Amino acid sequence: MERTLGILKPDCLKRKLMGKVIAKLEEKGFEIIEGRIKSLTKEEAEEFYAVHKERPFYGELVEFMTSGPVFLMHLERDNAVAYLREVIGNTDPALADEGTVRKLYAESKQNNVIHASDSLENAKIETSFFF
Ligand code: FUP
Repeated sequence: MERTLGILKPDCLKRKLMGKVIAKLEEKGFEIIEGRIKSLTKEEAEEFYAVHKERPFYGELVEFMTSGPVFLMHLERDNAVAYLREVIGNTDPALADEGTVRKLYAESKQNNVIHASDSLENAKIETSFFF
């Protein structure tokens, strides 16, 4: 069993898509072992996405991630990190595979409904950031 961090982003909560996305994760075999709604502070969002600090979209990304509450999920499953990335799909919904969360629900590269850690190392770092 492996663990990872998932975050349902502010667009997901605002658009009342939490239930649908969680149903998808459950259908794919994920167990939510911890979960909590939280409004990120600007400092938390900046630190969480610090790796993107030099990217042109950083400011807008931080603004978006603090535009409303998020749902933090500590998830468990066999091969959780890689499999969650597969289930959520490409960052850009236009490039995401059919049936993925982002293909189904994301509106843009920024408003893309869900975050998932991209490596086992980052899963550990990101999970300990919130849980
Ligand atoms: P992902 O791991 O799929 O979430 O994608 P990245 O780590 O590349 O990017 C992290 C977040 O930055 C994305 F979820 C949304 C935001 N982003 C943009 O807003 N515009 C871009 O062009 C790329 C990423």
